[in-house]
Amino acid sequence: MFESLTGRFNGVFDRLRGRGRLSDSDVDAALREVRLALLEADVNVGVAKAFLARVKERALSSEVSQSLTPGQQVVKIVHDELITTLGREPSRLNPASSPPQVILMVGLQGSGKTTTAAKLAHRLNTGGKRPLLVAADLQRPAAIDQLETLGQRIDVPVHVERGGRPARLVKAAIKRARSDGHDVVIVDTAGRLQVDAALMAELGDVRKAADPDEILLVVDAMTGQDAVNVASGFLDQIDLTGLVFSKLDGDARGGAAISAREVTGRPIKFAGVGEGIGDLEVFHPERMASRILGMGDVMTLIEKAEATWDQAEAEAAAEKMLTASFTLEDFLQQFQQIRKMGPLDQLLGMLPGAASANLDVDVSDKDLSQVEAIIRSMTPGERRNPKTIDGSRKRRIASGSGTTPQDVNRLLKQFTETQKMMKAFAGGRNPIPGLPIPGQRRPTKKKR
Ligand SMILES: Nc1nc2c(ncn2[C@@H]2O[C@H](COP(=O)(O)OP(=O)(O)OP(=O)(O)O)[C@@H](O)[C@H]2O)c(=O)[nH]1
Ligand SMILES: [Mg+2]
Repeated sequence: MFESLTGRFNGVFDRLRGRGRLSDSDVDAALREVRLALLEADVNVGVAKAFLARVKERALSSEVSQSLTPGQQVVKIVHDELITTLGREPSRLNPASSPPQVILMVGLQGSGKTTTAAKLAHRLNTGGKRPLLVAADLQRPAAIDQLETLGQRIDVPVHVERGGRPARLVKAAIKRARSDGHDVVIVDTAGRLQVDAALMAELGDVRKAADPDEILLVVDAMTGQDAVNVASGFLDQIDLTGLVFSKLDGDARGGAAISAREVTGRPIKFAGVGEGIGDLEVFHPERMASRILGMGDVMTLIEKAEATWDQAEAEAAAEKMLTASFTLEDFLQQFQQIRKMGPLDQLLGMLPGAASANLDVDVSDKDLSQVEAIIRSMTPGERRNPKTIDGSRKRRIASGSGTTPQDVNRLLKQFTETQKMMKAFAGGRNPIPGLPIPGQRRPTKKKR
């Protein structure tokens, strides 16, 4: 998802990472890259400009944290502005002003209205609601069949009338919903290739008849620059209460979502992530921003590190890590600090590197205490040079730590694996190089 934007941003921030200080020209250079990234992702020019102005203002103001590197600061600001642009909090469906709750799906031809209507019905149905789907796309008989088929598959009734006008049909459907005890009515409407007068007139009539609680514009995430025109066209002519992005599972470039959200000011409520009926997710601005930046929840990690870890110490650790001279002794020294940062599996899960390495991050605190005990039972020499730990030393360490020689063995093996992995991270991109990853478990490939 959002491949090209992610790739671009990674390029920019790789260059910033590890630098001591950012000058004004560094900020400008970084923002030029960000601008290109946005434009390449088909973010509307005006939207990109406004976005960059906000980032720059914040980057040059003094609100930045002292304990982050300048690169991290810019990452943090871009990330934060992206969240703001995408809408900060996840947005729920508006409740019914008077039951039933009526939801209109609108959008261009092929954007995913019919599919999304069915997905949403399924979602609400499994959530305990009693939805009624309404086939108000009377342009093509096939459109009605499509919705009927989907309705059968998810066991949600579909209101169908062949012939007649969409507005009348919708009125009848709402009446039926009331008498049949449906609490939600989801109306599928016709699409056109462009925002045109005939479509808008028809939708205007439907809107009047339906008096909807939600008018959701379904936008194909692959829509490029045109997303702005489409979204503002619908907003001006029939009004919107929210946006849904479909086909986010494809190689869509994030631009459409960013642009449409910015120009309409309407929340993105759902994301379509596949053709399957279950492939509809509540849209999370924060997650999306992180995905766009390709950093997992790296910001959270930065914040935690900031709170608990002295920068100089972290840098020293990073240095060791990168030169792979990291020993069990360092590991032990950092142990307490790492643990202060929170449950380990959570921390590891936040590392994009760990995610892409398919690491099994299921590490319990009990495991960690055992690791700590074992290392504490080693002599400093053994910690620095684990190769000297032979059979009899292993037995001694085991009895000293209340474990078995097998436990000691496993730890040593895992430590070697971890060292190897750290080297691999160092070769690739480890955003928080100071964070060691104690491998209580072997890095395992997750089963697919
Ligand atoms: N991969 C993927 N395909 C989707 C998604 N949403 C819709 N589609 C596909 O997009 C195509 C068009 O979807 P429809 O729901 O028929 O679009 P529509 O807006 O109702 O189209 P018209 O009624 O012709 O205006 C279908 O093949 C869907 O399976 C999605 O989130 N991911
Ligand atoms: Mg349709």
